[in-house]
Amino acid sequence: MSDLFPNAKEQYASIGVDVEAAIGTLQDTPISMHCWQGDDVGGFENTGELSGGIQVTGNYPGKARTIDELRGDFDFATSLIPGKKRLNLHAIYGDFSKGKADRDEIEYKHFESWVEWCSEKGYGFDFNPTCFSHDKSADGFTLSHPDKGTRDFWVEHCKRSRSIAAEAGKRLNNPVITNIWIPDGMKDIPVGRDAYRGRLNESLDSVLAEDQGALNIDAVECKLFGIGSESFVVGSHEFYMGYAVKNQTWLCLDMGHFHPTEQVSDKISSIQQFVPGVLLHVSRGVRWDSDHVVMNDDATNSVMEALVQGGHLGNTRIGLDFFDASINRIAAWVIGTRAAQKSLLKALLQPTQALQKLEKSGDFTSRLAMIENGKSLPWGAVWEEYCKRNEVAGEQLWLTEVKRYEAEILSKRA
Ligand code: RNT
Ligand code: ZN
Repeated sequence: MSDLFPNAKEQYASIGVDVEAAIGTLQDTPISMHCWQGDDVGGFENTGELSGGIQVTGNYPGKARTIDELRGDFDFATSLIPGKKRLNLHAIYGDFSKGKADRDEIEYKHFESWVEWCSEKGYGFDFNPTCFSHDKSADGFTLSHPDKGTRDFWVEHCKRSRSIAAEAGKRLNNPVITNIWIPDGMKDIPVGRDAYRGRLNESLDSVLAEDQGALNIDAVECKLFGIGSESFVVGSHEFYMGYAVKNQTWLCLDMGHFHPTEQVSDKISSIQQFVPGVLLHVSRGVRWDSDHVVMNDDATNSVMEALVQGGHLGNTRIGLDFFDASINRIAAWVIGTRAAQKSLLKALLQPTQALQKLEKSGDFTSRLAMIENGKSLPWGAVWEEYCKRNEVAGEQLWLTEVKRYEAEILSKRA
């Protein structure tokens, strides 16, 4: 395979693309891998069921049941993924081995072993308060809850999450994103939308009141609808867009959280005019589900193109968000993460400057022709070379490794 690389490089050079520069940028762009693909968004509180309008379907054997198993699986997955990786952890994945803590009691000590592990392995760290799968969110509301006591509980949880993130950021000397997503919404049509949104606005102000410094970056994530919140989601796109612009937080765009015909790729250039940064939840919506395993498809390609064309890689964090329990969970991580990277590589291998010059001059014929002609260039050979340089299995080889791990390790987890 690698013999194809010099020729591929030449072909790209002939259209003005510097393959080594593309590889360099890909190498420098971390992907934040979500811990929750490893155990179906279960976490280690060992209480209750997944709730909040998100659902994991499937019962493929071998899911991680303990912190050690999850770490082992995550590590194994990253050994099959080239480039820089970050761990994106939810608060329910705390290390509660030395004592339980309710959501409004979590402290840095519950996450210290994770942060130390990240430091040892060279992973960055990102964090999320978990405002679901809890008694106090069972009726569907958290930060917008009509009851002040319940609201305060979730405000406290989110505040603590930010301070944990800031501490982790200090330890790793690398900014940590704290992404707030809440499930609040209604199955049927509300008559008092404003009250919910007013309370969410206020609660978020309380959550963000304390300055946590530059090593914590706050992001807020909108959604169109969830299971059981089909008619109304308090934290809609307009709500968080407004909130993020006003308060200069980052905005999280989950690719599965919009109407199926809306393109997240088209939103980036608008949003980046007004907020300090964008967190992506690279995902794949299928009908009602927002969280299928990411593929190297048009939606993912065009999101990466938007980042490259707009020069937004510096103030965008690429995170993943999907959960599939119907296939090998490690394979899901590997497929989804590599797919995001392949899309980014393809975007980096486009003759962006030349295309933008054509666009500026009004030669849309040549623009279209050049885009179309570029699609048959051998980007796959560049990807193989990238894997090889990172000492990671190539496209036709990684699955064998996953199957071996499944036979040796996962299959023993009855
Ligand atoms: C839910 C949001 C959110 C979650 C994770 C587990 O619709 O996408 O990001 O998937 O926080
Ligand atoms: Zn998401």
